[in-house]
Amino acid sequence: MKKALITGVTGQDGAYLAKFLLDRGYKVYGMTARRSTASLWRLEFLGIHEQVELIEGDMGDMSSLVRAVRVSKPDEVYNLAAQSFVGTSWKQPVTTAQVSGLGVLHMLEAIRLTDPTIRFYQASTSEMFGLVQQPIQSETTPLYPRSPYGVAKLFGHWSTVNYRESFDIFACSGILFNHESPLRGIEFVTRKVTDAVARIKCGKQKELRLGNIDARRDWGYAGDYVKAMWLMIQQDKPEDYVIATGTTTTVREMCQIAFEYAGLNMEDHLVIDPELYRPAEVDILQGNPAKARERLGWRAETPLRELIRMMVDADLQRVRAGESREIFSV
Ligand code: NAP
Ligand code: F7E
Repeated sequence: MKKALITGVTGQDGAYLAKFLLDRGYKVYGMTARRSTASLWRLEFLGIHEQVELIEGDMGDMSSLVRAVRVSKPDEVYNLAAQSFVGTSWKQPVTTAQVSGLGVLHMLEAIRLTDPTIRFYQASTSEMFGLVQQPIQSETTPLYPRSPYGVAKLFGHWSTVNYRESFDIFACSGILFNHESPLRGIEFVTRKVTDAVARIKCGKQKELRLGNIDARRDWGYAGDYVKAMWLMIQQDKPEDYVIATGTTTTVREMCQIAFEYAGLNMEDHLVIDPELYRPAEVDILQGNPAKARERLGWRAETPLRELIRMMVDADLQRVRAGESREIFSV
C-alpha cells in the first residue's frame, strides 16, 4: 500500500486530495498545525476524518516536519500548507514568508535528510505570474509576483526546482490557477459571493461588499485539480505543470452568474468598497494547460457556471440548515 503525507490536509485542497488518495487505496497521513479550535470540518464534510491519520506539525518548525516524515515514512509528500490568502499577506508578510516560502525549504530539507527517494509535490501558484508578462501564461512565462504571498511562493517554487537539480530529488511544482469548491474558505471571492447570495436569498443579509470586480481569473474546480497533483507525481520525470481551464472571467461576471442562478438581481445588492482594493492587484490571469493535457492527459472538467451553481447550492443548504457561518471560515 502506498503512503502519502499531506501538509495542509485541513484546507480545501488537502481535504479533496486526501479523499482522492484514499479512494485509490493509499494510506493517508495528514499534517495539522496546533490550533485552539478544531479545523477538521472539511474532512468531516467528505466523510474521511476517521480515515486520515493526523500528525501534528507546523511549517515554521522544521523539527516537526522531520518527525512527520519519520513517523509516516511516505512514498509521496504533497506540500499544500500555506498562508494562502493574498489579502492577509500584506497584513502578515513575515508569517506568510515563513509559512508559504521558508516552510517549503524546511520540508525539502526534512526529505533530503530523512529519505531523498520520497517524491515531493509543491503547491505553486498562478499568483507568481502577477503582473503578467504574457497574455496567456504557461510554464515558460517569466514570473513577476505582486503580493508578499506571490513572493513567498516564488521562493518555494525555485527551492523545489533547486532541490530537483541539486540533489536529484523527485520534486515537482504544480502551478495551479484559482480553483474553488463548496469547501473554499469564506474569505476568497467566489465563496464570499456564493455565501452572500445564499444569505440574501434567505433574507439574512442585504448587501454584498466587494473590491475590484474588474479583476479577471481563470477559475476551475478543486476536485478536478487535485487529480493533476497526483498525476504529476506518477510521471517518470519530475517536471512543473500549469493547471488551468484556459478561460478567464471577471469577478463581476462570476458574481452575476451566482446572483442570476438564485433568481436575484445583482445590482440591488452589490456595493463597491474601495477599502477592499488591494495595495497591488493581479489584473488578469489566463493559463495555458496544454502541457498538462498532452503529458498528463489532464483537463479541467467542470465549467465555471456549474462550479458556481454547486457552491450556491451548498451555501443555500447551509444557511437553510441554520449552520453557523463561522465554522466554515476557520
Ligand atoms: P487553504 O484552504 O487556505 O489551506 C491551507 C492549509 O495550510 C490549511 O490546512 C492550514 O491549516 C494549513 N496551514 C496554514 N499555516 C500552517 C502552518 N504554519 N503549518 C502547517 N499548516 C499550516 O488553501 P487551499 O486553497 O487548500 O490551497 C492549498 C495550497 O495550494 C496552498 O499552498 C495554496 O497557497 C496553494 N494554491 C491554492 C490555489 C487555490 O486557488 N486554491 C491556487 C494555487 C495554489 P489550518 O486549517 O489549521 O489553518
Ligand atoms: O481574489 C478580487 C481580488 O481572494 C480574486 C488564492 O487561492 O488564488 C487565490 O488568490 C480576485 C482578486 O483569490 C474581493 O482583488 C474583489 O483580484 O478569491 P481571491 P486570489 O487573490 O486570486 C491564487 C491562485 C492563490 O494561489 C491563492 O492562494 O477577486 N476581489 N473583491 C476580491 N477578493 C476577495 N477575496 N474579497 C473581495 O471582497
